[in-house]
Amino acid sequence: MKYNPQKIEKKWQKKWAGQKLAQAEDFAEKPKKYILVEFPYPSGDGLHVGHVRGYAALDVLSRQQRMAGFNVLYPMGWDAFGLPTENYAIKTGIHPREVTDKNIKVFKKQMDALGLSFDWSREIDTTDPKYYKWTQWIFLQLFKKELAYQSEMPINWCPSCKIGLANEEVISGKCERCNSQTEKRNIKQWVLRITKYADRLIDDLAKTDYLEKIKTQQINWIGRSSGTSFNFKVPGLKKDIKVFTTRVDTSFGITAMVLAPEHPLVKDLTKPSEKEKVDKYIEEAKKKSEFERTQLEKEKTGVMTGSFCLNPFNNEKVPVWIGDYVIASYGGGAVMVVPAHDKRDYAFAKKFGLKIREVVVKEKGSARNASQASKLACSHSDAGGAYVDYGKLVNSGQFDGLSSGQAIEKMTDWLIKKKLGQKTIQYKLRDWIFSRQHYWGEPIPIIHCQKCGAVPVDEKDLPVELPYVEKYEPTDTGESPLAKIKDWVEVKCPKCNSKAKRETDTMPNWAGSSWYFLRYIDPKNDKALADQKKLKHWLPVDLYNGGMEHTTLHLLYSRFWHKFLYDIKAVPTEEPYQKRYSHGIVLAEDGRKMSKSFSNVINPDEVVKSHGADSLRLYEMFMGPYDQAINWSTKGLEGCARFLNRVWQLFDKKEKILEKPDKETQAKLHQLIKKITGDISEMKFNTAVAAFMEFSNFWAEEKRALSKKDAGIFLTLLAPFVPHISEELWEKLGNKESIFLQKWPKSDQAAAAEDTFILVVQINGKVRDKIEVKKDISEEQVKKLVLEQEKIKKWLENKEPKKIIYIEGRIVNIVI
Ligand code: ANZ
Ligand code: ZN
Repeated sequence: MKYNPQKIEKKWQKKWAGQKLAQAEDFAEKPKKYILVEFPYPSGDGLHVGHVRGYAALDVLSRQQRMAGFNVLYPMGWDAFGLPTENYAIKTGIHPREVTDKNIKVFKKQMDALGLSFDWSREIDTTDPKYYKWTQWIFLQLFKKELAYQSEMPINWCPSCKIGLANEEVISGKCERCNSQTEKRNIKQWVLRITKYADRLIDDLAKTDYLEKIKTQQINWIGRSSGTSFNFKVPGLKKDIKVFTTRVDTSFGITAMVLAPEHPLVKDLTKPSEKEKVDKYIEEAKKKSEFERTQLEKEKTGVMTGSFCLNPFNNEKVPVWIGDYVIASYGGGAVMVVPAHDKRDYAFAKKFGLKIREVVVKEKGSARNASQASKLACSHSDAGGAYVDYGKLVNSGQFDGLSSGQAIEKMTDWLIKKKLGQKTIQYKLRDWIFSRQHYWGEPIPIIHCQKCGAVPVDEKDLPVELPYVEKYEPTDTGESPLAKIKDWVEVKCPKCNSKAKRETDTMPNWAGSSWYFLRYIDPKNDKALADQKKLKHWLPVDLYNGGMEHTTLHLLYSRFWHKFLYDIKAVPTEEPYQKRYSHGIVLAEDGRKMSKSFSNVINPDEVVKSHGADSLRLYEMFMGPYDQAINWSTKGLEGCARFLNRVWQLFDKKEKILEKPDKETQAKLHQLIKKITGDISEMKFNTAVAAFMEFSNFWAEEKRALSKKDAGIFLTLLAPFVPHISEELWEKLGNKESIFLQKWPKSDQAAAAEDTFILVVQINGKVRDKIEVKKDISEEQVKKLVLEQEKIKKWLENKEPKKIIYIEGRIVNIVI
């Protein structure tokens, strides 16, 4: 009998669908386990092998956990709003709804062909009005708590296409469509006050078991830093320049002030003689992204304003510059420049010939806290001429002789007493710009009334459905295409009944995915986003797996929404996910990203056709450590297919499954149980697969056999990885009930104990052979046995050994 994966895979997929093996049960007595994998964007490209890595891994875990007695929830759905579909619709004239439905069908078929055990009875689609009704409901709650507000915010604007662009559509400053330089334009947008949750989003990480690197990413993204903010007076001007610094101890070393090009005082400070240069500089800065501007390596640029401000500590006149390495939205949008002690300031001073005045010197054993020490240490190596470390103050008037730590306290106190400044905590995190000027998204459920302002749509009128239109092109005013649909836009104000207009911006792709895991718990509820009791039963998600690229923003956004929902008592837990894991991406065989333009994309459908779903699944588990990026290897895939073939053959041979099996193979099997169970729980899928291979090689050796029961145990272990072949062979063993209804095997300590060991044979200290021997072998027997080995005989070339030394239970060394 030949192993024919295509035939048996189809057969079992059909059978399983009828058996509902993957269905999770609300309020089951068994302990629950909620296993979540990021739902995909159903793009026109279909599933790729990178998706498969994540889904297959959690499928292994889900199947194994079900067998281990858990009530497992492993759901799947579609994150379907967003630009690619909209752009495709614009190009082809096919409605995004139609495109989405078609793509979902393809994805689902592909997933089914892989034998993934999703609970399809809980499938969700973020573009389904019954789903986004609740996305809109959450927005309304945010609005009512003043966590959603409108503000003038910059968007990327392409002056030649005359449209607003999403960040993804701007490629190094240029419009993705027409390649012309984009700029920033301020328009009124909806913004969510995520910054209000910044501290909790950091502090509550302690309540989770995320991978350390993922916690660090969250912390860095929020970027909390404590320092001092204080004001610099400008002679002749009523307004002060406010700065934020983590190093107030360096204040006597200030030799310039640099404002962000967008700083509101730029106009007032620019002297007529400098105006032309300043205007030109500001125009140039508009074209750069924040990322480009703040790169450390980047050459510093700037212009003089011609004005001066006063250093409050010594009343010195400080020249005011404009420089694009200063970010308008951070601190006060201005930096006190201390070239002697800051890298970027040093570079700036060197370029423009500013004074460099040293005010902190190295002090033996200077006190500083650990986090700052490490932060400074990494910037120290190439700090140019700047001494960035903490130390002892010099040239600092009354503060001379203090350590940096003491000086930060004393100098801040001095500022507070003079009412010039205060202690401040700054965050890198900005409020979340929540408006998109596009069609294919959730309409923001707000009505604008001339009298009443922004009025929330009545909850009973949700969902605000997307109107069906013919054209989805963005408008040339920068508004969303919805703005052109008169009879949808023009409504009555819910408060005063006068003429009013709907909000025409839609939500970003991040909205629907910020709470989707809640909806799986109760996908059809039309009274609430999910039933409280069910939420209590299932939350938190026990393990959440997804791509590296989503461990910053998506994770942060969904934690923010969850915390908010917790505050309004809509969910019972403070954190949504107990554990967060991420899998490495699958690169092409050539080490590049898989991309149509490189023609190096591996299509999972084709692999399923050529090698079978089980081989693909097994290979993706075997390809490398789960959390690391890895190149695709067709050889590796073929190796896995060969392995499954060998397993198939083993089950086909009568002499491999006997009434009376040998003890050693049984012992190896019990070791395998332990190994596989441990590896799955630690997400070490690659070493688990290696262990399977090793075991089957052993079992294939002459005279090795398993009992029928143990052969079944082997299949049970294998089943979560390669469900189809395992189920088929299980049936062939004469079993009637699905292998997935079997209990996960337990390793028997006694059976796992081996009565043999591997004896290493050396000649003159070099390893020449390894042989398996009984544990109770005597020294006499060892010496005799090794000389009988063919390999050893060859090495000895008939020479008489001078000495044979035996180290019990391990090594024998033949000296010649
Ligand atoms: C003077 C100084 C001297 C600074 C020194 C550092 C070292 P973190 O830790 O990231 O919060 N800064 C303040 N506002 C800025 C803005 N809008 N754009 C760019 N840089 C800004 O960094 C705080 C430091 O970043 C602040 O401390 C300030 O430079 C700079 F020896 O002030 B410091
Ligand atoms: Zn009104």
